[in-house]
Amino acid sequence: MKILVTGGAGFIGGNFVHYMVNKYPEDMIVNLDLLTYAGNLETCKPVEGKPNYKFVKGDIADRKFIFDLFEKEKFDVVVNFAAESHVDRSIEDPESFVRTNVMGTTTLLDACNQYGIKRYHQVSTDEVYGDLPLDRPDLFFTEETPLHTSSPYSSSKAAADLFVLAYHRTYGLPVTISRCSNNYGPYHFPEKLIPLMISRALADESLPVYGTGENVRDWLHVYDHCVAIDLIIRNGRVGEVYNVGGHNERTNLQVVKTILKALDKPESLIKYVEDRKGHDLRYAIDPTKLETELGWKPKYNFDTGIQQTIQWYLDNKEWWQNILSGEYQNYFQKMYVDK
Ligand code: NAD
Ligand code: TDX
Repeated sequence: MKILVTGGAGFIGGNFVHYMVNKYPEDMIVNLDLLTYAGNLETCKPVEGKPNYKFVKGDIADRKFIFDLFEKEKFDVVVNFAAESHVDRSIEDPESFVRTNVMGTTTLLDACNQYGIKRYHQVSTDEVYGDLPLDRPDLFFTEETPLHTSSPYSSSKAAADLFVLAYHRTYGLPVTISRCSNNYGPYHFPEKLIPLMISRALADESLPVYGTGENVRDWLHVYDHCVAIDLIIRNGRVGEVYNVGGHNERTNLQVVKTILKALDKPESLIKYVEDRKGHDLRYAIDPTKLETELGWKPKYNFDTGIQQTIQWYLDNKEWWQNILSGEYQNYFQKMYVDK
């Protein structure tokens, strides 16, 4: 099979490319990425030079480029990770999220339709369901939970999901969608909670916790997300949505304190800052469909996975320190220093 993976120089796409290139030497993996601020070719280093791997730089929303690429490469499967992915950035600049997350997705769908692709998989998020109240631990998102988004980011992802499902219903395109909870693990860009807190704690800098720190996220190791997507593209039913999550709910404060403890840093580094606008309270996934239909079972629990992840950041300082010295500094200055 020839598989197009978009966004493979980012966090989850990068981990997925490593997983697929190593697991399926007989398949060809083409990694298409625009290399935005979040894309990093250093992330692709472990697979560079492998005979079943190729990198192409380009924009999923560039129609001519995408159609030329599909004409040339004759892909069997497309897995779309490429996105603007950070909620805080979407609050500052919603339009770039519409362009990549919505128009980029419809461009790929049109190309898949024209070139008769065998499977299009959309990597979506639990954020399309909105949030759950903090005082109802009995509630979980299922695939039937109505879409009810809070941020420009989640709205753009929900819009994309609806286009994906419409292309199935209207044109019969063989699509699947996965909606995963918060990922953590290697190669996570240091604007997101876990790598941000690790890198700042190591530098003895303050750790900006939004609001009360009581908001809850449901954490899944990126490896378990990759396994789920692989299962869905091979055995998932077309036209279906699969929730992905491992029942690892933690408050943000719990996560931050776990990181401080592992690094032997004081809790006095925690600094409560202005809350995120429209901040979702709690995410919690019910993954029963994926478990019962496709036999998916996560390998990691959060308590061991987070320790391994912290160790990865300690062992790979060069990877994230290069990022912190570049363009990200301007964004960071605006978000956390100028405020
Ligand atoms: P990321 O920001 O780390 O990576 C996104 C990648 O997409 C980058 O390499 C970037 O260069 C590339 N990209 C951006 N715009 C592009 C364009 N127009 N054309 C081609 N490439 C482009 O994001 P991530 O955290 O790895 O998320 C990947 C996908 O998974 C996203 O679709 C996101 O919505 C979804 N998701 C993320 C999480 C999470 O916890 N991070 C959870 C659930 C779902
Ligand atoms: O500095 C911070 N302080 C803080 O308290 C940052 C960056 C975040 N937070 C809070 C906000 C959230 O409640 O931590 C939580 C996690 O924040 P992010 O890492 O920004 O992730 P989140 O907003 O939950 O979204 C993530 O999971 C779902 C991904 O970025 C999305 O792409 C994915 O769809």
